[in-house]
This record gives sequence, C-alpha cells and structure tokens, in this order.
Amino acid sequence: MSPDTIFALATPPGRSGVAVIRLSGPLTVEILDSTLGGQRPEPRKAALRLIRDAGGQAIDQGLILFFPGPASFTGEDCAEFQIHGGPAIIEALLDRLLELGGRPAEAGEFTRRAFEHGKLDLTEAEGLADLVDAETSAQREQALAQMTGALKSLYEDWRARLVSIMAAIEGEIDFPDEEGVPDHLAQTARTAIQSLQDQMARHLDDNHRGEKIRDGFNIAIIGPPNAGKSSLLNAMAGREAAIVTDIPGTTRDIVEVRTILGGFAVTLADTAGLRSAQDIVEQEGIKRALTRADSADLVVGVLDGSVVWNQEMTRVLEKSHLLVVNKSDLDCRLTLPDSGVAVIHAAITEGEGIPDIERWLESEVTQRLGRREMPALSRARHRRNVEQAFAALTRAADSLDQPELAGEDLRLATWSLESLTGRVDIEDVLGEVFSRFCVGK
Ligand SMILES: Nc1nc2c(ncn2[C@@H]2O[C@H](COP(=O)(O)OP(=O)(O)OP(=O)(O)O)[C@@H](O)[C@H]2O)c(=O)[nH]1
Ligand SMILES: [Mg+2]
Repeated sequence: MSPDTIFALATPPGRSGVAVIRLSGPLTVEILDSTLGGQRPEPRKAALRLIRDAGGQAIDQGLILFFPGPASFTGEDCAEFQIHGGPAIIEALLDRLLELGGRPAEAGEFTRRAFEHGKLDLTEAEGLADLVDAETSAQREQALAQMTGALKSLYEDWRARLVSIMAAIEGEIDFPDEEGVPDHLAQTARTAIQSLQDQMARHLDDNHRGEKIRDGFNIAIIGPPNAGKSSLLNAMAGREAAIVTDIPGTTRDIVEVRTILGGFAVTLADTAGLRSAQDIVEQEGIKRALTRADSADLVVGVLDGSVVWNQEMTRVLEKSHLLVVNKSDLDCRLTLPDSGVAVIHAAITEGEGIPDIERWLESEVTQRLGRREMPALSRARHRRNVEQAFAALTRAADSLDQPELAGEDLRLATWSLESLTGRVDIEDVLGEVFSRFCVGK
C-alpha cells in the first residue's frame, strides 16, 4: 500500500510575510501539476508560479520548490509552497491540497518518514526536534551536533565494536574447542569489552550534563526569613516575580524563574525562609524549600548581614555552594564561621553585588556544563539504554568461559544500542520520540 501524501503549514499559524506549506508523498507530482497548471518547477530550483484552485482561479502567487525522492528530506517526493502568510491564502491552499487527495500531517510525521527512509537515525531526529525548541546557545549547539550525527557516530562505533567482539565469541560457539575458550581469545575479548565500558562509563558519568543543557540547570535560593532571597530572585529575573515584604515568612511556596546564564538555560527557585514555624502552611513551605535545596544543582544561601549568627544559619551554610551576605548597607553584625564556602557581600535592594553573584553563578554553570570532547547524551532514554548496554557488558565479561552466555549478553548490549539509534524499531520508542514534534516537522 502506498503511503498517504501529507501536508502541513510549516510556519507558525497567524499572519506573516511568508508562510511555507510542505507536502510529501506519492501524489506530490500530481498535486503540483494541478495547482500550477502543469508548470511544475525543475527539481530543487525555486520558481515563481501562480497557484490555482479547482476552478482555475488564482489563490496566490508564490515560490515553489520540488524535491523528487529519494534525494529529499523525507526520502519521498516533496514540495514546498512559499506563499504570502495571510490566513485566507493559507486556508485556501490547505483546502485545495485536501481536495487533491492529501491529508494533514501529524506532529513529527515528516521527520518520521525521513527516519523510516534512513535519512536520519533516532538521535538525529531528536536533535532536530531539540534544535527547533532551542532557547539558548548551548541548547542550539548541542542540538545541532546531535542532529548532524554526533551521538549517532558514537553509538554506531560502539555497536560495530560489539559486533566484532560477538563474531569472535560466536566462532567459539559454532566450533567449540575441546579445551574451552582459548585464553588468548578470552583475553582479547575482555580487553575490548573493558575499553568499550570505559568509554560508556565516561559518557554516563557526566553529571547529567547534556540533560541539564537541554532541560535547564537548577539553582535554589535558600536562607532564613527576611534575608532578601525573593529580592535576589527578582533582581536576577529583572521583574517582580516574587512578593517582597518586611514580614518574615512572606514566601511560602517555591517561586521559579527561567533565565539564561552564560548561554545555559537556568531555573532559579526562590524558597520559603527556614525557621521553626508554627503555621502549617509555612511548615510545608519550609519542607519544600529543603527538598528543593537537596535536588538542586547549585544552592545559593542568603543571609542578613545585619543580624548576629544563629543556629538556623548553620543549616543554610551546610547546604550552600555560595553564601550571599546581604544588607551590607546596614551595620554588619554577622560573623561567619570558617567554612570554605564562597562568600559575596551584597546590598540587593541597592543593586550592589548582583553582578558579582551572576558572574560567580555563570562561571560555575559554565564549568559544569561547558564543552567536552565526547558528545553528551541529552535524554533519559539515552541514559537508560547505555546503562543497559553497560550492565550487559559487565555480565558478558564475567561469563567469557561460557561463550553461549557471554554471546547472549553481548547481543543484549548490541540491541540496547540499536534501539537507541532506531536500527531496530520499537513502536513505543518511536511514539515517544515523534509525538513531541510540532506539526510540519
Ligand atoms: N536594607 C536592606 N534591606 C533589604 C535588602 N535586601 C532586601 N531587603 C529588605 O528585606 C526585606 C525582606 O526581603 P525579601 O526579599 O522579602 O526576603 P526573603 O528572604 O524572601 O524573606 P521571606 O520570604 O520572608 O523568607 C524586605 O523589606 C526587603 O526590602 C538590602 O540589601 N538592604
Ligand atoms: Mg521571600
């Protein structure tokens, strides 16, 4: 059965200078001929054409591109109508494409077809989705690298190495030596497995760098009530995101702000002031503050420098990577114990110290998430599969004296990598990947 011919508006809905409508599938040529009065453009060359409806009336004049398969994005015959971005024009052309036998595309369907025709593997398809969603330069760089095959080549290389280890072991199964697996063979396999595992371990042990670049780095702001935590959040956000008053215990819930530091997506979380509270709402807020501090990538403790040191501050100090001693416009009464934690003095309401705090955080985030040699895995899906492969390799290395067992685990490791790149297709994995695309991609 030949596939449907799909179409979609690839630019955002609404009015715009230019709108792009994409088309892919076996009816492409026929649809181009009908809408352009037989004047189909040459392959891959933009041509200005009148686009006509069923009665021969012009819908619009636009630039048309025709990409015959298989040398096209999806691998099928494809076309693009670059038309004026008025809603009436878009609607008329979409209606016409439907009349001519096309069907509106589902989210990610163009990319899914590209994947099915071997134009890209799953990690490259995910990179493409991330590229469209990228909001920071680090996200863009990571997505572009992934879309152009950075993860694919790493995983394909691992897979090829696994296959050759497997071939050696399988040889033993097919032609068993009466003496068992020869020592030199077991030794070679063990070394090859070890070196593969070393690379996988380095790939996994990256403090979730790629996932944090993609999903955002979490910074929690904690401290006693009235220290100026919400004031710091607002100063960094550049807007009044959290309520600030001189009443201790103003913030009860977690107030989150998304921002960008050094090109990295960051979520700042302001939290309830820590103290022994009677009020149950405040108690719950404090519980949430502590949980957030524990799960954050970085904790900024804010202390009021105009009060004397107290027991509650010890808890803040213990959890913090950076201490902001605030209210330096007032008389200083705070004496900090020796701790090795970085300290910045600030007067947040006066705007003092904020650039220092931002610089400190930026350099810390850059240090943790900055460039590395090996491309970073960027999704939990990747981590799951590489972990699976790693575990199977450990078992294989332990059972090299029983080639059948070792072979089975090597096959499992290979399978984990293959489902990562989509070489073996598993419907629910494909669903997970493509359903999050936008329509028209
Ligand atoms: N003098 C002075 N006052 C400040 C400074 N920063 C914040 N304040 C004031 O301190 C009070 C408390 O500020 P918030 O930002 O609400 O403090 P918080 O830590 O969020 O307090 P809770 O939400 O109650 O935990 C407000 O009246 C602020 O205006 C500062 O640098 N100097
Ligand atoms: Mg507050």
